[in-house]
Amino acid sequence: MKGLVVKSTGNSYKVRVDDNTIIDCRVKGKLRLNGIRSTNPIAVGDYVTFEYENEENGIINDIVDRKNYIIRKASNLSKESQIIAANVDMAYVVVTIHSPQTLLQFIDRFLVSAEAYGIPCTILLNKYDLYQSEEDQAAIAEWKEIYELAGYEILCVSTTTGYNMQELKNRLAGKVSVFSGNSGVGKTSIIKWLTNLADLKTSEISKSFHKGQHTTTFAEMYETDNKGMIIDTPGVKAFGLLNLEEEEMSHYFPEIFRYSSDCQFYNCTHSHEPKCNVIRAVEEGKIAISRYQNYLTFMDDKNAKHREAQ
Ligand SMILES: Nc1nc2c(ncn2[C@@H]2O[C@H](COP(=O)(O)OP(=O)(O)O)[C@@H](O)[C@H]2O)c(=O)[nH]1
Ligand SMILES: [Mg+2]
Ligand SMILES: [Zn+2]
Repeated sequence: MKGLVVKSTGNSYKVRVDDNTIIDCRVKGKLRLNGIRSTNPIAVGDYVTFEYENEENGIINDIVDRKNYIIRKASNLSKESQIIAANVDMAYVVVTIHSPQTLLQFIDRFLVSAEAYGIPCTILLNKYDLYQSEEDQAAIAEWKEIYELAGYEILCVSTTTGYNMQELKNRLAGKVSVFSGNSGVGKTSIIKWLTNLADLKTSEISKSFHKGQHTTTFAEMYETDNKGMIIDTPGVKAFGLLNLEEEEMSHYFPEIFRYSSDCQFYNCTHSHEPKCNVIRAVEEGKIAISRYQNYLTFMDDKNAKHREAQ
């Protein structure tokens, strides 16, 4: 049998075989893993083959080759990685300008990772109902300008008023999309709106039960009624900058990459070199300063890691 993994709890997997049937599966023995050192061999979004043990349970014996996957380090010290999701078509980073405030650095980190995975990304600005003041509208206009220069769309939505939620739902149809974002920005509320699931806990509700704990600890897949698959990713660091080489960093800032072809030096790092076309573009306002600064910060982080490793 072939099926789609819709939930992973570490050692068991919920595998969907058709629209209504979910089989609880385990892995027996070793699976070939394409050289990935991972704490979890199978992730949400994987297609697997399995054999039935009985009507409700199965044993997974193979993974269908992945189109792509999102991965993070299991912990800071560990060399092992955890695969968050596989076979992803689209990534959405859910952000808010306040209540809580999302940092641009968080957004850029996410965008860099999505670029590195080759996954197209849209910024979802939730809680639009809260941002009607002139000041907030100006802040949104500024963010839109920053990300339009980079080639990303910001879609404003509100789960409270339903603003643009149908538009979002239309976009999700027939695709696998991952949702990520800081806790409190409304990921669970968005998924609830899109799937009519009543039993999803938003962080407000769950907080009173277990303080300080993340509501979502494993990635889980949900389906909209127009055949969109949504993966809610756990935690904040789901999109760490993993295994990116410093010299590749500019590839993952599309606007920096675009201007870099006219730099004087082929190995220009766009940090200090003369006749750097990227620095010129920043000066001319064609690249947002915040994006350029985050590019330099991420390069510094990489350099520090290299020094540590030596
Ligand atoms: N004003 C407003 N509040 C929202 C909106 N969406 C979610 N919230 C609230 O934001 C809080 C966090 O939402 P939740 O879905 O748990 O966020 P998560 O941590 O990203 O999953 C809850 O109190 C929600 O009711 C929205 O569009 N507008
Ligand atoms: Mg949540
Ligand atoms: Zn340059």
